[in-house]
Amino acid sequence: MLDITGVIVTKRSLDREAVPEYHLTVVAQDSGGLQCHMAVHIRLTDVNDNAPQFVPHSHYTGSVVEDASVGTPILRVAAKDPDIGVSRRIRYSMEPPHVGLLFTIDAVSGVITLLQSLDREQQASYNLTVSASDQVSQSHTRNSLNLN
Ligand SMILES: [Ca+2]
Ligand SMILES: [Ca+2]
Repeated sequence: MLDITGVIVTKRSLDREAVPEYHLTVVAQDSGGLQCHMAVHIRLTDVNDNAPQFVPHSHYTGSVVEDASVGTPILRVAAKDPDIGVSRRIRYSMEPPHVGLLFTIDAVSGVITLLQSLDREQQASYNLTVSASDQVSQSHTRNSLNLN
């Protein structure tokens, strides 16, 4: 496109996750038709525009024997974030808080482990909600979890 300023501007919004960089050729031409070319490489800087998403997107189901010893790993949840750097650094947490007396989740690995011994005759299943947050804007996603 003909432009006398030489400034390259965007014509629509860009998405680094879809196209992270552009290779353009700029042409400079005088009024006599003589021209030269220059390669231009434009790399998009990331912004934190995506919340983490759990894989798979539905719910997790795990099971544990009632006489499992304290500290037994039960299940590992995992979320992905397509941003880069700290914008994709995920921390996991668990709700409701009282379930945290029986189970705990490692904020970095997403592994849920047993904190106390269980009694199936007292309670046979537990529903909890796990959250995954990135560390920039705290944008997060939740996923339900059933343990029985
Ligand atoms: Ca991004
Ligand atoms: Ca993110």
